[in-house]
This record gives sequence, C-alpha cells and structure tokens, in this order.
Amino acid sequence: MTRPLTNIPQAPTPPYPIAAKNIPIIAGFGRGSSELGIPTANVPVDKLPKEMLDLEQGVYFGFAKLNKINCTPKTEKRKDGKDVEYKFGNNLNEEEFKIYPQVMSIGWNPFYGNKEKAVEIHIIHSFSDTFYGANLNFNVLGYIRPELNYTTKEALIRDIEKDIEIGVEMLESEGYARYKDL
Ligand code: RBF
Ligand code: MG
Repeated sequence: MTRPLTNIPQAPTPPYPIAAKNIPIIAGFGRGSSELGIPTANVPVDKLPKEMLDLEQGVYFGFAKLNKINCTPKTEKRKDGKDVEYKFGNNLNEEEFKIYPQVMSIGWNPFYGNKEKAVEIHIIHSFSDTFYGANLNFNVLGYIRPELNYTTKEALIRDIEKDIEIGVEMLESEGYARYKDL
C-alpha cells in the first residue's frame, strides 16, 4: 500500500465518472502555453454534458484523447485579435492520438480575472504541435482542489505542477486506471 497523497478516494465516487465525447477544441486566451508553459485545450461550455456543468469551480483529473478532424486548415481571429491557426490535429503524429492523463480547470481563472466560466484541459503529454480544431474525448474521475487566486504566476504554475503530480499518481492507481477507456 502506498501512502495516499491527498484525501482523494481510491476510486471514483458519484457523480464520477463523467464522460464527454467529440468536444471541439477552441482558442482560449493563448496564455496557457505562452505564459505558463502549460498548454490547455479550451472547450465550449455549451457543448459539455450537464453533469459536467454542475461541477463546482475547481481542479479535476481524468483521462483525455484527441481525435483528428478531416478538415482543411484555417486561420481565425481570437477574441484579442490575434490570428490562430486551426490545424484540426492533422499536423500531429499518429501516436499522439492515444489516451493520456489530464488535469482540468473549471472556473473563472481568478488570477487572470476572466469574465466567463472557462473549462480547460491540460493533457499530460508534450504535443509536437497545436491542437486547435481537433476534438477531445475525456472523462472526469475526481476532484483535486478549489480554484484559487494567486499573487504570482510562479505560485500558480507550482500548484498546477502539483495538480499534475497528484492527477498522474491517482490515474496510475488501480481504482482509477480502470477508467482509461474513452
Ligand atoms: N487559474 C487560476 O486562476 N487559479 C487556479 O487555481 C487555477 N488552477 C488551474 C489548474 C489546472 C490543472 C489548470 C490546467 C489550470 C488552472 N488555472 C487556474 C487556469 C490557468 O490560469 C489557465 O490555464 C491559464 O490562464 C490559461 O488559460
Ligand atoms: Mg488554453
């Protein structure tokens, strides 16, 4: 028996597992990769299953898998006016379409003072390119912590890195690894 890192149960308990399929990845603010070095797949809240919208703001973990879309690349303007290239996953390597652990943030990103609720998934893999326009299958298997405000970017990054460590540890454990099926 390994010592539990947190008070997270040893297997999903209701309302988990919650699964979402073929959710399109949209452009966020572009801060995840450029400012934090932690890219996230932003998903449209209105395309998510109701059980996911009922979750309180906070940080969660589960599994995720990208699906490539057969679509010609296009460029779209992000809210801040910056051009974003949608490649629909066609630029990624075949082996990058497998199931990875993920940590997910639901909330208003208090550190950045967002006005709208954002749901973003950090897939735990260093992808060879961007994944805008690809689709995402993912599940939510448990809760890690509430969304917090931070005084520095470094403190936010440190906590996300801790979330990743906790998420990976839980997902490798017997009670959660069984849900690696999307
Ligand atoms: N933003 C916050 O303001 N507070 C948080 O506690 C917080 N936790 C996060 C945890 C994870 C696992 C991830 C992936 C993101 C988190 N964020 C949080 C969101 C972060 O600010 C966001 O990913 C970047 O601003 C890029 O949109
Ligand atoms: Mg993002």
